[in-house]
Amino acid sequence: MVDSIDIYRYRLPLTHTITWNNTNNSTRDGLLICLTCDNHQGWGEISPLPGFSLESLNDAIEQAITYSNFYLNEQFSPLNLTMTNVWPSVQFGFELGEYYQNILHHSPKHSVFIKSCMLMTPELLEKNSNQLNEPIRNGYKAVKIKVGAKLLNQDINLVHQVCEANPDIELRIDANRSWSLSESLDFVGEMRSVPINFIEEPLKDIHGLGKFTQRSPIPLALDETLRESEAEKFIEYAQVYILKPSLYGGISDSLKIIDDALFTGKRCIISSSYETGIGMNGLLELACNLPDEIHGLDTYRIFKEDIFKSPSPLIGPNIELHRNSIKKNDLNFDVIEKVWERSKL
Ligand code: OSB
Ligand code: MG
Repeated sequence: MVDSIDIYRYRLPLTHTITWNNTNNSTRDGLLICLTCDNHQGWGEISPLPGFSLESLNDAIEQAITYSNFYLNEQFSPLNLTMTNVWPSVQFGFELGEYYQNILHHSPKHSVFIKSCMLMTPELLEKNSNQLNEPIRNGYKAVKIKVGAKLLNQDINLVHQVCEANPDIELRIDANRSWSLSESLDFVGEMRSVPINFIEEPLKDIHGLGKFTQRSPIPLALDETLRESEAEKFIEYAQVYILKPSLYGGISDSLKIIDDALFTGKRCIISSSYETGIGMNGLLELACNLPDEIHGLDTYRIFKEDIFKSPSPLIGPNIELHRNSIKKNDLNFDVIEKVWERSKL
């Protein structure tokens, strides 16, 4: 049930530029959606990520307006969004808004902590080249190293250095499909002395994933592949699923995949895609319903500001999920602009 819907556009400055879709970005742009019923506001976030989402921000705005009109005319409810052809980011936003509007003000407000894995990107290393021990210094229990942008030998050296600088931390590798099968096996061969927990998306050509897993003692994690139409053919090779609800299926579809995955003994890691505090809250809610795991929620560190006037700390090895309901007054209107509103007639 909803009385009115407001859609806002946000633009947040980043601490350093980052490359998405071969373009350098100094801001993150996206949408917030506010569903109001009987004075209860439910806030959701719709933020397609350039280069990763199929939909653009304009596609998302257009569809968010269409579905807001449907919702206000009682032609659909976010609870059955999966039946329709909706973009993942839009589905995530509506589901989150609906969740906060319906459920949150009935649920207990006790706080929960979720474990998070530090993300070491080439951009971050460029900024602090001699900060290889940052994960352990900050109390992280896991670090994910992004590889594939440099020569294979440079990546191998980097992983060895990070391993030495951070004893007893879980090491994860994400190659974002940069390597040939032989390069990936060369990498694995050079990791005999390094306890790598998993390698995410090693291969340019995913048809080699079967051969990779036959020859690699390091478990395979899938991310991009899970979101593709041929996913079914490859999921058998993965021991770990990296789930990004803003990029795939929102909350409800993620929960379905999680059910299947846990049933077949796979690990599920909830992973962020540069969401603001509102999207982060949704990811934390989802993560706290899963078996104990170190989730991939470290993208929030790139924000210089959040959409809140007083943001809660959402970076670090243990992130607290605050279950306070969000009020319009909590938001920083220097970085947010209303782009659409409608009330029920
Ligand atoms: O490749 O896993 C990726 C964030 C946005 C887009 C793509 C990716 C990521 C992350 C998130 O790496 C952090 C994580 O999974 O630990
Ligand atoms: Mg990945």
